[in-house]
Amino acid sequence: MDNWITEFGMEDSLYWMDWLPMAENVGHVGITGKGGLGKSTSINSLRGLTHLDEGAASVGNLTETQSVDPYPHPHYPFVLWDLPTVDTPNFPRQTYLKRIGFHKYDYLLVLTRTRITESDIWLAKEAGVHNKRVLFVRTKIDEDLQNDKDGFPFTYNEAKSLQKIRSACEGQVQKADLACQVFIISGRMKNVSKWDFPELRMKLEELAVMKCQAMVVAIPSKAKEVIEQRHKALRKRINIFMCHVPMLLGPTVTSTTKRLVNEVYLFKKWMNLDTVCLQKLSDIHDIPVKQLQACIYSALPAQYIDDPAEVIINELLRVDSLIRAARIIPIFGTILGVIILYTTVYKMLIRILNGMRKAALNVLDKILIHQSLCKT
Ligand SMILES: Nc1nc2c(ncn2[C@@H]2O[C@H](COP(=O)(O)OP(=O)(O)O)[C@@H](O)[C@H]2O)c(=O)[nH]1
Ligand SMILES: [Mg+2]
Repeated sequence: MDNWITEFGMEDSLYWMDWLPMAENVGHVGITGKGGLGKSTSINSLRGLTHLDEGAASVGNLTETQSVDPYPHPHYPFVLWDLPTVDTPNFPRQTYLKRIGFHKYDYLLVLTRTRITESDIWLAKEAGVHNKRVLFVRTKIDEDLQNDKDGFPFTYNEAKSLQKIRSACEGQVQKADLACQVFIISGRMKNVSKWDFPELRMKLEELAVMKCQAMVVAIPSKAKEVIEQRHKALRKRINIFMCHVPMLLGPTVTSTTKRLVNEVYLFKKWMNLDTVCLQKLSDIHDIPVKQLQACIYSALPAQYIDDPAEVIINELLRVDSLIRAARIIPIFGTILGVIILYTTVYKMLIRILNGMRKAALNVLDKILIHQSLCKT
């Protein structure tokens, strides 16, 4: 969502979430762990910033974080909180939860390196007791892999080293009797498409989607604006996606399809067209789900919503033979193939997104008309 901070007047106070009525529709993610593990670096990368960008968290401070600092995501309605380390002189565990405002977090990311500390385990257990989701994030994996490579240049194998580190980390989590997911990342901007960083980012975006859905369901009069803003944000996302086309799209139709289907599912969720959201809208406004679905299908053929994989495969297969034929011509043919694929994917994503925008607006119109009929 673009400019959601300005839209809701959130820039006026760092503590807006204490009083703002919309606050419950914003996701809160606390990031903790020992100093120097890369909290600030990861926060910046999750926000798409480097430490040199305006508004970025400062990186490489030698002292432990002493304050609880919010960093709103520029495009999604969630805030990343840079938290002090528990069990440090100024933040003993007795007062830690109160001082960080524990109640507001949806997710807690606990950054770790080689060993999960007793303090981390205590915090994760407290979070569990209070129904908060905890994710363990093993950072600086780039450094560890490089060390392995330097130490064992002849036998080094990235997949094996990675697996060893993953198993060790997951083993420690299990031993502590915690059921938390583990993400292995490097928080540096240049590594955001590697290891588990994309999954971690996706997890946080999903949180934002859930929060946003709650808002649209609760406040229909606000929903049109929200739909338009999300449409704008997703258009931007398509542009970013297209910048990575050679990297993101796989060598086969199947791997390419998987990537695209994930994107389309994300559009669907963001546009509130998924089954869960439709059901909620149906329950709240007392309109049969089938009628809401009819509004969607009048804007976009049913298979785009119900089975996007098939539509995408068909579209890709249509140009696949053309791309194969082009590849016969050396160099120029490969470039031509990429251009054909690029144009096809871009046009398809834009078409689907525009269709979903129209579908979401149709659903909204239906609800608003229904509400006005009920009033008269
Ligand atoms: N190699 C590598 N260095 C990192 C990574 N994350 C952070 N750093 C470096 O580690 C130092 C401390 O990072 P910072 O984000 O300030 O840690 P914080 O104290 O937990 O906020 C800085 O020099 C960062 O550049 C990473 O994933 N890989
Ligand atoms: Mg820091």
